[in-house]
Amino acid sequence: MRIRNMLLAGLTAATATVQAQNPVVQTWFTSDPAPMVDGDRMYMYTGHDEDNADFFWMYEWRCYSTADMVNWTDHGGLMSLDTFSWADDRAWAAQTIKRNGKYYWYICAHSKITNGMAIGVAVADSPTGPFKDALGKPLFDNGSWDNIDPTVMIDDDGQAYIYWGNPQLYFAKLNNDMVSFNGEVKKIPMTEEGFGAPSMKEREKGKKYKDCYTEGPWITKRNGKYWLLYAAGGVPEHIAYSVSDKPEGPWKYMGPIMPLEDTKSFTNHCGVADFKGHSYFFYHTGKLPRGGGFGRSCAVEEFKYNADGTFPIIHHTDKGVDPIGKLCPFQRVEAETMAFSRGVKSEQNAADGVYITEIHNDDYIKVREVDFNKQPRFFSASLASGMRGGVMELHLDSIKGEKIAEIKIGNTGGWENWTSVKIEIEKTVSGTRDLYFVFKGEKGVKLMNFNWWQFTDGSEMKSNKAGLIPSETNLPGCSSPSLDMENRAHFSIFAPKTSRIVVDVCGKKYPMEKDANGLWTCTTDPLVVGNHYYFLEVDGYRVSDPNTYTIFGCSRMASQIEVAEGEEGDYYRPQQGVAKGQVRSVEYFSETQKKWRRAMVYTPADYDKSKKKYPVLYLQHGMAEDETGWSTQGRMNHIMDNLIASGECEPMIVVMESGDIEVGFAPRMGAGNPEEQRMQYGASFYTVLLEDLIPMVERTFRCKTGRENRAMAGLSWGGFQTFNVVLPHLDKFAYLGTFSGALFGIDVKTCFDGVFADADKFNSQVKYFFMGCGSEENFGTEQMTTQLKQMGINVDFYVSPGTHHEWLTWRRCLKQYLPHLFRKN
Ligand code: FUB
Repeated sequence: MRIRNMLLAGLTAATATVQAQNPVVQTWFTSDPAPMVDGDRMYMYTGHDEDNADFFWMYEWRCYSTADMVNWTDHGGLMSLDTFSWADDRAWAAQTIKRNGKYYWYICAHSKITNGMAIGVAVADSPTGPFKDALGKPLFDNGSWDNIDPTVMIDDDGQAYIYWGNPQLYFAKLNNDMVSFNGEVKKIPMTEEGFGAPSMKEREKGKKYKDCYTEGPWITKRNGKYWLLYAAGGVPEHIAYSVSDKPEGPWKYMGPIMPLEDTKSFTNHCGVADFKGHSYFFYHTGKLPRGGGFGRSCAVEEFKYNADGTFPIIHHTDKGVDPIGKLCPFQRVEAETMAFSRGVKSEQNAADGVYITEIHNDDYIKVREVDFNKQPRFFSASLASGMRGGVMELHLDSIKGEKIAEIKIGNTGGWENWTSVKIEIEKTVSGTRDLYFVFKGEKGVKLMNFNWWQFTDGSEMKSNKAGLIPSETNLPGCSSPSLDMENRAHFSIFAPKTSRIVVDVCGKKYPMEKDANGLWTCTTDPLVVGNHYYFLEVDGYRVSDPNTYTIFGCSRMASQIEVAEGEEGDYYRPQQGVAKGQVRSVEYFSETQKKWRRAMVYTPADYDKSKKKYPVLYLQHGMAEDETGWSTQGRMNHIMDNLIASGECEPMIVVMESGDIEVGFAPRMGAGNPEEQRMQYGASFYTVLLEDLIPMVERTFRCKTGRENRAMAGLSWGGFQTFNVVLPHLDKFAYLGTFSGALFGIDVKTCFDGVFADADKFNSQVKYFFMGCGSEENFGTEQMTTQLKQMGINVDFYVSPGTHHEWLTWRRCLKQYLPHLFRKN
C-alpha cells in the first residue's frame, strides 16, 4: 500500500505541470519500441519489463497503436516465449514489418537448442495477430550471445535486409518469403570512420574514440540513403547513427541523435517512422515511477529532419508529442485506449480481449481530444466487479474539472462478469475536450474492471427498436430493468446459484431464463405508461429487485418500473424555472391513539419566504401504501409545483398520512362478519384525522382554518376514507374527491344519513365534488356518478384514458381536481 501511494505521488508530481504524454504507456513497463505504420494507425511493438526486476527478465512482447499520437490502444501481450517452442528466456528487442499483406515480427530470445541468443520470426494476417512462429525453429541460431535486436528493411527493389547484434553488427538478405536468408550472414566491420571506434572494447579502454556501436540497430532508407541508428557508447547508452549509400556499407559515423541525458535508464533503444506528415522518434526511459534500468517505458518525440536529410539532436521530454487527430466518443472506445493513466493496469483474456484492471480509489484514465461535435445524451460503459464495486466519475478537462456523469456499480458476480451500464447525460457538453474517468470507492481495495465506453446522441432510441433505456426508477448505474421502444421491460440479473427466478409485474408473472454463466433474463409484454410495482420471486421467495429505488406499496418495500410518458407527462416532472416546494416528514403524537405517528406535509415554494396562510388538502393513498406514496410514486410535489407556478391552482399545503391502511385488508378469524370488518378497515384513522392530525397541522403550519379552507381526496381505499371522513363532517370540509374510490356496497340514496338525498343542501355546502377513475378499471365510479347526477348532485366525473387502477390514473385525477380547490369565486 505504501509503495502504491509512493507510485501515485511520483506520477502526480511528474505530470503536474505539463500535459504529459511520456511515457506513452503507464499501465506496464515497456521497452525497445519498434514503430510501424499501417493504414491510418501507428503501431508500436514493445518488450515488457517485469515489475520489480533486477535484470531483463522478459517473457512477452506487447503491441500498442494510435491514430492521433496521443491516445494509445493497448492490444495486449500478443506473443510470449511460449509462442516459440525453441525459446526459454529473454524476450528481448523485436521489430514488425509488413509484406504482401502479412506481418512479420522478428524477435530475439534465448535458445534452448544452442544456449545462446537466437533470432526468430512470427507471422500474422493482421498487425495485432494472432502471431505464430513462422518456422517452428529459429531463423538464425549459432549459439552466439551476439544475436539480439533484429531490425528489418525492404529496399525499393524489393530486397529485404535484416541487421542485428551486440557488440558485433551483422546483416543478411532475406528471401521474398521473409523467413529465410538469401546468402551468407555478414559481419559489418567496426571502424572509427563507420561507428566512431574500431570496437566497443577499444573505446571503453581510454575514451580515445568519440563513440562506438553498442546494440539496438534500427535500419531505414530515406532520400536514397541507408540510415542506421543504434544505441551507442556502451552503458549508459545514447543514440547515434551512421549513413551509407548501400545497405551493406561502408558506413559513415554521423554523430549522436539523442545524447546522454537523465532518462533514468542505462540502455536506450530507438525506432523512427513518418506518420500523417510528421516524423517521430521512439525510445525508452526509466522514468515511470518505480522504473529504472530494468523497468523501462517507451516514449516518443516529434522531430524535423535537417534540410540535408540528416537527423537533428532530439532531447527527451515529459511533454511528448502533440495530438494530430481527434477521438470520436460516439463509437465504442476500448477502456485501454488512453492518453495517460494513474494506478491502473491492463489485463486480457480470450473472451474479452484487453481491459483495464487494478482500479483503486483516486485512480484515473485520461483520454485526449474527445470530439463532442454534438450533445451526448447517453453514456454507456462495460464494467465488472468481484467485490463491492465503486464509482466511475466522468470529468472534463482535468481530474477535478466539471463532472458530467457518474456510474456506481456493485458486485457483478465476478471480475469478468461484465455489466453494461447506460446513463443519461444531463450536462451540456460540447467542443474538443479531455475526458477523465476518475474512480472512487473504498480505499485500498480493487474497485472494478473497465472494458469499454461509448456516448450516444439518443438517436438510437428513435431508430433502433432494440435500443433499451434503463427505467428512470433504477438506481444510478443500473441497467436492469430497461425498456425498449414498445415499452417491454427487459430484466437481467446475475445469480448463478439460484434455480428459479420469476418477475412479477403487478400480478403478471414472467419466468426468467438462465444462461450458462448464471445470467437470468426475461422480457415482459408491452407495459402501459405509468408506474408499476414489481417483485422478484427467487427460488419461491418474494424480494425487491436491488436494481431499483424501492417504494412502499403492496404492504412492503416494493420495486417499481416507470414507463415514461411523453411531454404530456411533464406536469408530474420537475420543470426548470419552476420553484420547488418541500415535502416535510412530520412526527406528531396522537392523543387518541397514544402513539407517535408520521405525516408527510407539502409546503409550497413560497411558504418560507412569505407570511401567508394557506388552505390545506388532506390527500390519502390506497390500501397497502403509506404516507410516502403520493410524493414517491404519485409525484404530487411536482404536480403541485407546476400547477401553482402556472396559476392553475391555488398555493396550498398538502397533508398525507398512513391512514392505518399500510397493511392490506385480510379478514381476521373470529373477529366477526368479514364484510363488517372490511368496513372498519382504516376506520381508526377518522378519529386521528379529525382530533389529532388537523389540530397538529393547524398548530404547526400557517394554515387558513375553517371548512372552506379544508379539502380531502383519496385514491382507492383512500377514496372510501374520504367519503367516511368528509360526508359525516361537512362542517369541517367543503371539498372532496375520490380517485378510483373503493366505494363498493354504498347506497347513495341512504348512505351517511342520507347526505345526498337533499341535493340542494348538499350542493350549497360542498364547493366541489370530484370523482375520477381510469378507463381500463371497473370500480363502479361511472355508475355512482350517474346515480348521483340523477339525484341532482353536482359531481364532476373524469375518466383517465387508457389507464388502469394505477398511479398514472391518480396523477391525472389530482391534476383535474386541484384547479377547483379554494377558488374565491
Ligand atoms: O530489452 C532487452 C535489451 O535491452 C534489448 O535487447 C537491448 O536493445 C536493450 O535495450
